[in-house]
Amino acid sequence: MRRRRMRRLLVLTLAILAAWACAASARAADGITRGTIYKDGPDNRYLLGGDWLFRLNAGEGRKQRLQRQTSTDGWAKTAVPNAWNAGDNSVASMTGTVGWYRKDFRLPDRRARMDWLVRFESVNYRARVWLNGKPIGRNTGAYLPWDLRLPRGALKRQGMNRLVVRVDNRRLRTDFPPSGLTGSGDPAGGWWNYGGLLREVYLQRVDRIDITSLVVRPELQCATCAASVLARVVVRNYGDSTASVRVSGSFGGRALNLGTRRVGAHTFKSFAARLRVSKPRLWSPDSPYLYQARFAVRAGGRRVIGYRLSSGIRSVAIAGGKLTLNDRPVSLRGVGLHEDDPRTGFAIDSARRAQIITQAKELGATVIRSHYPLHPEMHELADRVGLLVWSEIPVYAVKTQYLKREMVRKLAARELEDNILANQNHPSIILWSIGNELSARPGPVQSFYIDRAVRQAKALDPSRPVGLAVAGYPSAGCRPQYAALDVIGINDYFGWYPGPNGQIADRDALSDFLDAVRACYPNKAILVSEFGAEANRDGPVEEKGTFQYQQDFVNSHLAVHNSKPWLSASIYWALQEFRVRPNWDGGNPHPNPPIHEKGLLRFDGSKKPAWFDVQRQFAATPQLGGQ
Ligand code: GCB
Repeated sequence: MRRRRMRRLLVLTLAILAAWACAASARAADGITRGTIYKDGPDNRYLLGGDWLFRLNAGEGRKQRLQRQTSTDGWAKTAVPNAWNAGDNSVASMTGTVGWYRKDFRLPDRRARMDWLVRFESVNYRARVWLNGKPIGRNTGAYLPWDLRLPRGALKRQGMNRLVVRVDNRRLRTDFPPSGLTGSGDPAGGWWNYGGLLREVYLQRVDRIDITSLVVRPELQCATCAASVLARVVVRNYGDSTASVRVSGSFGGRALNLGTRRVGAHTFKSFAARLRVSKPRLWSPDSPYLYQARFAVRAGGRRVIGYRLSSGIRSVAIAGGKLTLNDRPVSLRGVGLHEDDPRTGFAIDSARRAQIITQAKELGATVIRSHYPLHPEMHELADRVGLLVWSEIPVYAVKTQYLKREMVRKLAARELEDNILANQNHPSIILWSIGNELSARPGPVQSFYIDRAVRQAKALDPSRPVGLAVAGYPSAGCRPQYAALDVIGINDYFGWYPGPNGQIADRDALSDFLDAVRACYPNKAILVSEFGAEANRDGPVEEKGTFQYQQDFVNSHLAVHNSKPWLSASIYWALQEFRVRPNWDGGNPHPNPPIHEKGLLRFDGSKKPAWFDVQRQFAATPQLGGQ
């Protein structure tokens, strides 16, 4: 009797194990794993990893009804993230085309009450999405996350779902960054036009209530003051009936009660609370202390979603025309960078991200800059190791005739808003940059853009300054159009490029130019947002493109920057080589297109001689709390 019971138990256990193994292998086959590869965010996300399908199809895919195809004929296996043209350095690759991605998957949780979203971290550039043949939405613009709800009517709870994404990376003049042609008729652009799902794709499970935005904003009036931490959570009710929703949380282990409110069907509601931290441990590059924040949303008597993030208490301000961090005026030194990799292009992995951050630290940088919002994991690494981030949207060299168009400014405004909403909880981010190298002689169009963007950024996040990087040309003079900006970044190529009418050909003109800029904007923080020289060979110090020239260039420019106690930062462009565009020469008489060779590291990661000069100079500069 007892033996029979034992045997029955054994059989049952084996059956359960087999079912579990079967479900697990189905999940593994679909490549869906719980969680995100970065830490901050909600706890109900699933990485859509594993095998994806891909096919290139120059615009003809819709005619072939690829969005409806159920067989896998003509599709090749790929993995996501993916840049389909990584390694293809042709003009056609830079110009862009259309690629199709497809993911066949089963839901990792079949309960009927669950809603599902699909979240794309970065798709370059225009995306259209179908689920099981039905169109479910579209998006324009890379480097920022966006999501779509998987309509209940189209979603299969049991069995296989087919998610199809058409990605069009043919750059237009009105895109960020815009297309254009160089003098020789090649496609222009500041970095390679990688097409594809450049960052991860997630499924997000929603149990009626979702968190659509979450802000933890520590406010600090002075470095020895108590901090006031604002926590604001916006929830959305996906259900068909009103729900009583309670939001609670903690910051640094101390409880936060954001209250209980009724949230109507299909509506949003904001919950907020403040917490006083009387003796905060401040975050700074020399002591990047992080507080852990947690949130839980309860509805209908159960916990429907949790959210966690790391936060840091610090203040960023401008005082006496200098950037301050926790009341200390700073003279930051740092590097610009691209999330590029010789093999995978912009579809880089965690190891590559960690490598970039480690290299920036090893160089002695306290600040990094890129032309677009970085991957979320880059921000988390920067928070953890104490690197400040100049956060910019890719409104890069947009010509006035296009910036004039309302549709262009609207997209820019959306990118700015999305960047702030997605990334504002990172203590590493010290400012919002609204673009790079728009016309150096701004008129009413740029003035309108700047005023609107600054107002918008301040309304969304009053705690951070707003800046713009501009080409450093003496002929620009003092520009009243920059009045609304807190920070001006000067891209300094004195002695490298000639500039219009040869006005920056002479390196010796740099010092006076910087002083003139200072005189124009005595109350703004001024920093050098770029300086750099290409180098790919040994040779005479006077010859552009040699390692020796690059060493001399960095030493002389840093000497000038060091001599300006009012300068808030100096950022070398760039940490490492990257792909720019076909026929790029970057001012080097012996270039190696498409590689941008101003990097201190070659594309293969090896160090150029100038690396050591910059490293030595950065170490010798009191970057935090100098003058
Ligand atoms: C710039 C751009 C940067 C380029 C650099 C160059 O001003 O902002 O994206 O890579 O010049 O090397 O010409």
